[in-house]
Amino acid sequence: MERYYQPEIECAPREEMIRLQSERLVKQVRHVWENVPYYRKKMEKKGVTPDDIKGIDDLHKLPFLSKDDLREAYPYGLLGVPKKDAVRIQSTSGTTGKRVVAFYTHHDIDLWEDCCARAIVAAGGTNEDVCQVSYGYGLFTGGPGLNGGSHKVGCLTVPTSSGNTDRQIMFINDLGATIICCTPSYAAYLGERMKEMGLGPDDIPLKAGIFGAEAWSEEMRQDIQNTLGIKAYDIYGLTELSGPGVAFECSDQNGMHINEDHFIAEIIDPDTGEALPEGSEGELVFTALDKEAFPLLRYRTRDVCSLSRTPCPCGRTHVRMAKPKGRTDDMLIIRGVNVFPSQIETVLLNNGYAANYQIVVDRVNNTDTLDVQVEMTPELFTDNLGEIEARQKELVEGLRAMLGIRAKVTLVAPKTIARSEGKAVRVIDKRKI
Ligand code: DLL
Repeated sequence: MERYYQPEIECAPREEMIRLQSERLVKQVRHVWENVPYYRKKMEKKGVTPDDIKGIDDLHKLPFLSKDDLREAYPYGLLGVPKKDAVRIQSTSGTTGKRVVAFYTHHDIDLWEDCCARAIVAAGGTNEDVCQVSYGYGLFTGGPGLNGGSHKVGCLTVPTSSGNTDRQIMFINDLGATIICCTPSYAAYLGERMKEMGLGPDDIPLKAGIFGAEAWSEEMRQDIQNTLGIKAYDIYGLTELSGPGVAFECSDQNGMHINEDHFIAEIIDPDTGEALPEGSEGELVFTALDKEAFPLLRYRTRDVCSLSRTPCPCGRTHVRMAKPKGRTDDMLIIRGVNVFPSQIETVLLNNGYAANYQIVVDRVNNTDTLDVQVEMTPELFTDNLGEIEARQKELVEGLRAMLGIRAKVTLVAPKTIARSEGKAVRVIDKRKI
């Protein structure tokens, strides 16, 4: 049996998990109180001390931490150990403001890599596999996290990092890579490039992909699975909590199991901060239970999703999170209507397009405009203007049905929208520029 499939934890009865989480929470709150003055002040302000936290039922008493707190405390304000005990930093890309820097002790890296190893095993990985890690290495957590997980599982690890697509394909074929880890948008691009090289799904040794770091639709999963001839697994995580591996999909591909022995998940109403009942959609909040160097309690991720405890055929009992729709700060408000880029992606892929699109939002004469530029696929390519117009109209209708508002759709020639090697940037909001 694989060492990183741990049924005694991953399939533990709920009562046992609550007991473990409660025990760890009590200990962790004390660790934070004693070592992170920034959070201790927040607790004092709320009138809470470690004595008030006796188990997970008391979690709601603790104050939230937000991205703004992380920026305010930058760089060392939330470090939970003496600097000499921290051995690594990782950092977010900083697309939504100042960079966030997270710290790790040896123990934290070990725990993080365990989580990634579980994800690889859940995707069918064993020490027989060749695992190509095409997430970026460096400050971004994707490369280092999956690299560590792949080592733990014993896969032959190919640390290509991102970019240089033709070389990626050469390594996949020459070394017989069976698992690939990268962003879903890069997986789609790899598929596109392989097709151009005349490689069909049966010519490629890959059998599974572990894709995350950005929102992607179910339709995009189908597309990637068909072009690469693999099973595509979702993986979720964020730098602040370690990186990839906070949650991962099993072979059922129906939501990501959260590693509940290390993280407690809550769903809250983003406006009021109230906890929402199970199954409701809201903002995901995490409490890290056993991290030393960056021990965040009740961290607001801004990711929007729901949780489910319906039994999973795989036997794992850890709660599952639905695919995040996007972040509360990705959500566009267009003429008063909430729009997630992932909803637009669903319409495009359902109409036979690939995930090569750009969303441009602007404000003209005090009215928000939504312009969606969509690349024609080589199969759908035409220069017949009447046909182009008809197809554009079809997409405008599809988007109206999905979003309830009118968008302008422009079909553009194949290969005119830039491809991404990491997280795709789909939205240009000129209202903010
Ligand atoms: O993206 C960690 C990661 C690396 C996850 C590789 C999975 C694979 P950050 O750069 O800190 O960390 O960005 C975290 O990315 O809050 C989500 O908004 C988004 N995100 C991550 N995974 C998914 C996913 C990494 N599977 C932010 N689906 C998170 C949707 C995701 N969004």
